Amino acid sequence: GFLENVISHPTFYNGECTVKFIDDHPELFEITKKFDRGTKTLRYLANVTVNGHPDVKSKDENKIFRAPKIPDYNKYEAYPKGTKNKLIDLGPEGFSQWLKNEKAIQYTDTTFRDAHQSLLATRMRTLDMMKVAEGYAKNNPQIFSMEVWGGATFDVCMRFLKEDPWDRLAKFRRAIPNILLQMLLRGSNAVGYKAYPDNLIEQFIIKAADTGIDVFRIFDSLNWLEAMKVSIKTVREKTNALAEASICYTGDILDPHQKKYTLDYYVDFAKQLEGEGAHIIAIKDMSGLLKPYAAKELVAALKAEVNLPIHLHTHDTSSVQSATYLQAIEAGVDVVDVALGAVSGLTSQPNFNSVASSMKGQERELKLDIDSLNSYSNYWEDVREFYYPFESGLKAGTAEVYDHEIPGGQYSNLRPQAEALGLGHKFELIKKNYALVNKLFGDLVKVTPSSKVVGDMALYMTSNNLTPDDILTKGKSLSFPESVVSLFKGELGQPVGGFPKEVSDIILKGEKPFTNRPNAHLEPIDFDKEFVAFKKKFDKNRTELDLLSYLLYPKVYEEYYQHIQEYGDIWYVPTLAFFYGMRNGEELLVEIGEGKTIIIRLLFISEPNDEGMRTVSFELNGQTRRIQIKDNS
Ligand code: BTN
Ligand code: 3PY
Ligand code: ZN
Repeated sequence: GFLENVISHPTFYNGECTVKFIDDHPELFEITKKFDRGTKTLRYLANVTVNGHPDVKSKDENKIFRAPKIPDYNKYEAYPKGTKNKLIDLGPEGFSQWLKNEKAIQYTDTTFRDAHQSLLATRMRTLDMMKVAEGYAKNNPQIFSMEVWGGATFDVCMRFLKEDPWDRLAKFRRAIPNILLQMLLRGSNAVGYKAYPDNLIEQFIIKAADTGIDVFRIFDSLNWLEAMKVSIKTVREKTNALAEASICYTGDILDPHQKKYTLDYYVDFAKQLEGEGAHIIAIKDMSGLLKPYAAKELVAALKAEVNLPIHLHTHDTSSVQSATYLQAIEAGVDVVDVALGAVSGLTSQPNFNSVASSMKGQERELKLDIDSLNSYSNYWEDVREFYYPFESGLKAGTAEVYDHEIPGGQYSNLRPQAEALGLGHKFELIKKNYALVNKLFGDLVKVTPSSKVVGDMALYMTSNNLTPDDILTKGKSLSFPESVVSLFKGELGQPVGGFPKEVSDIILKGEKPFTNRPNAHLEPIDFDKEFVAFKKKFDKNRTELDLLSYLLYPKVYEEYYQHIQEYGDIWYVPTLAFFYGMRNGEELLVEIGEGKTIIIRLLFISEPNDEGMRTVSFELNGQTRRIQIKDNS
């Protein structure tokens, strides 16, 4: 590519070429880069067309897709002012006061994060979100915040979508400069499944804020305050963002037998979070267990006892969580989490369009353009079809959630996990075992990562035909999943009321658990040293953000890096081609940069030769290009 550019350049052709020639003509590098980019994209398309996508287990060849319609907006018009402008004007403390005094109910839109994490195994690609991000922010500037990052998205971006999560966040920030951007942070587990050194947590928060996060929803998967302190303090002291500290809700405060997770327990925990300097308190109802009349009591108590705005998050697994919102709104909750209609309900959040419509004409109505919200919901209805292999299969709300207490974000993931282990037909039993494990473990708060441990144990018991009684009587001779041993060692922190001694002894087999912070056992990271080693291992163009990705997920990052070496940046490949490849004769428009579009047509795929190689012929902007690809079938 590069040589061809040089040779065909008029200066070179005329024999005026000097050694300075290339320095004087940086555009040649640009052309080469574009040429490489095109080739890598073709290689990706050739491979996925010949070999399929590793993430798509069964493909429906006859499925017909509609073209999603992007609602109109004015590209040249300035953004209307929103909550982001207010945060800049007031600062975090002032903003928190404003929110507390604001009468109208506020909405966080989770469409770009939790909705697809909980319905589509977190697989939503940046491209489908970016197509509507700017228009959405311009047409609906009344929204309190957009949840766009964190939770499982960081991992899934790299592991499955081969995207850079930091780049996703930067793109959201550019497209949505007027509305608060929110993320979900797992306290000392950051966006991972284990504890990380404190200074890694600090750096991660600082860079997330630099790249665009305004609201950090911080939680600990065992409701352990100690594990949240570093995060809250860092957001407060090192950023201009809002520290939203969460109480994770489990059990049922209305159950007279509930002795642990009582109303008093939650109010007391919220007060402790207030004492740590939180700007907002979140009720994080990750499994959707907060029943309408429980919400009424809990919100009223928190409003009476805590001097901060209250933000309510739930999952509609039971299908009655809109009623929970209405009760919470009457009791004075300040913000509720909702998802656009087409990606709402079931394990996702309640329906934004419908909740907002229900509030019309009511005292606490927030004026919204429901027609606009509906038009965006229609866009998502069509886009959602692209992701059909990742649907959970749950068809209706279920009251079973009050028994098993599986979080919405885990539910959609547990069935494929079960199927991968050949336990698909035992899903009923897995759900039952999940509840039994929870009881055996002393009734834990279950949310990532503690929920994953309970899930691992439930799968383990199911595949080995074990009952809780078996664990208690012959557990000393069993070897338990690594995550289970790690939990009981104290590596995820300390649960409310401690671990049950008998079970702990069985699982740890005499090893002594620790009870201080797991992070206290981890060496701080020497970032300067690590950065040098990191660039040496990969390449000199790696950034500090890449280093953070690597430190959080070393193996996932390495595989992601290999992928981008081979196929380049592929975030801009349209989703149908990304998952399902191309058909003969199909033409694809790919916007590889601002206003730079390439046209790719698939011409022909040859039969495999003796080495199993196929030649895939494309036309790229009218020029024929051939890619050799190994057929792995
Ligand atoms: C969760 O259960 O934490 C929510 C979904 C997260 C999916 C990611 S994919 C890789 C990793 N392995 C799991 O079992 N869950 C996470
Ligand atoms: C996550 O941590 O990913 C969650 O969504 C927890 O609810
Ligand atoms: Zn959630």
